[in-house]
Amino acid sequence: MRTLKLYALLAALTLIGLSPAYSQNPFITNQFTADPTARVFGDRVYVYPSHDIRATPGHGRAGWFVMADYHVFSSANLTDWTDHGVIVTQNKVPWVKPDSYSMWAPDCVFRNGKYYFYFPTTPRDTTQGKGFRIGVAVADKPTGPFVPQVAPIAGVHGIDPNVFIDKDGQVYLYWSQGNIYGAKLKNNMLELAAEPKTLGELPTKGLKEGPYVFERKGIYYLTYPHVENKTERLEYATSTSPLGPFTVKGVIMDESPTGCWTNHHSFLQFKNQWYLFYHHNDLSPNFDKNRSIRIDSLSFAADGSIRKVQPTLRGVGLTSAKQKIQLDRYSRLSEQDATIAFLDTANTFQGWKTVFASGSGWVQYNGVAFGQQKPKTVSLRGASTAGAILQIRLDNAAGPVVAEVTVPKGGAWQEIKAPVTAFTPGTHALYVAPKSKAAAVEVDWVRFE
Ligand code: FUB
Repeated sequence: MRTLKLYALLAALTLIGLSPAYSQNPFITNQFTADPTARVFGDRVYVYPSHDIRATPGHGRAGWFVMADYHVFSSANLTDWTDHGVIVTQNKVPWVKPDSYSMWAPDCVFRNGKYYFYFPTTPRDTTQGKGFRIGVAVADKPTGPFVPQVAPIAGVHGIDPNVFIDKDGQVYLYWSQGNIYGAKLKNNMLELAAEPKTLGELPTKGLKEGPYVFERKGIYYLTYPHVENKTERLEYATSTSPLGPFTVKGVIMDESPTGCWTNHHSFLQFKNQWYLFYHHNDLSPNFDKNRSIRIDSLSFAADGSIRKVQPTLRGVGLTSAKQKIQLDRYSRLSEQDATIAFLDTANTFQGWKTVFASGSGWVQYNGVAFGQQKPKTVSLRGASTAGAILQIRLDNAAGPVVAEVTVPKGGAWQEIKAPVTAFTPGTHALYVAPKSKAAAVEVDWVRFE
């Protein structure tokens, strides 16, 4: 009965465009998302990504990016995400070529009491040149409704808009088209205030795009994806002023080892911690134009240089012990006898499972918040053909066993409950491994009650 009520609630929320999403990487798993721009508005973080979809006959170009609209997502803790639904859609913007499916990387900023959403796409009118233009839609709230302007920004041709508001109140628009460009915006946020400047001190070989500019301690950081070798990596340059001259400084994130061709990012400071938002094709490993957005923590060295970010599956934030803990978004995984696989390769939105081939495998998931009260039981969704016992420990391989869960033989997925035997209040890693050497077993998630 409770489960039915929960499903009814989820269905109702989804119908009105509000659906819960979850943490870890990728942190949005109900659809493909890319090019995340994260902003703090009030006490929440809002993420404005692109929305990749699959091409279908007559809708988008097969084998290429296909994007018809934008959603916005928000969170108060970077862990629980709400999908607020569609905010701008291609065929409701007067200047956009219908069914062009090219709603690429956007940005959104707050200024003069309004939210300004900047997005690049294909115009109907090509008399002023072919290629992408950049438009603006304006709203009173970060979740919309956004009202698109009737025409794109005059004098701007390109993709990947990014808006930076300096300490003195001057606003700058950056975008890319081969080079990266920057220009002052008028106070109305809708028009250039001066001729664009080519930010020419960046690498000349290999594509550059996706500028994201911010200021920290008097240093202006121009960050951008760049193809130094085969695929995009995230790099940065610094300056003492928003339009340069910039000096190239280094790499923020290396090329993806799995060959996802694009990366696209933004920086966010939230509650005294810096974060990097970026994307990878986690939910579509065989097609890198269906991407998913991720978050990892970021830090600066004393001289202001950016410490390289290693991408993780665990992502950021604490996971409540009362939530489904997706062990497959692990912090550490044994090199042998434990692997991660999709639950259903035909529907990757179902997520992943941890597969233990034998009792030598183990998985560790950091940052589980238990609080002070001892949970009574643990629930685990698991499957095992021959049957297996899983041991759940706190902290590491030598930590106390909090529960032993017997997954019955038969191979079907089952939710199994077991009593919690030992407990230490606070935040812990979970360390999960089969008890017996011969036990092959799969785990979807674990939850404490
Ligand atoms: O998402 C489409 C394009 O791919 C973006 O505009 C680029 O930055 C790259 O991520």
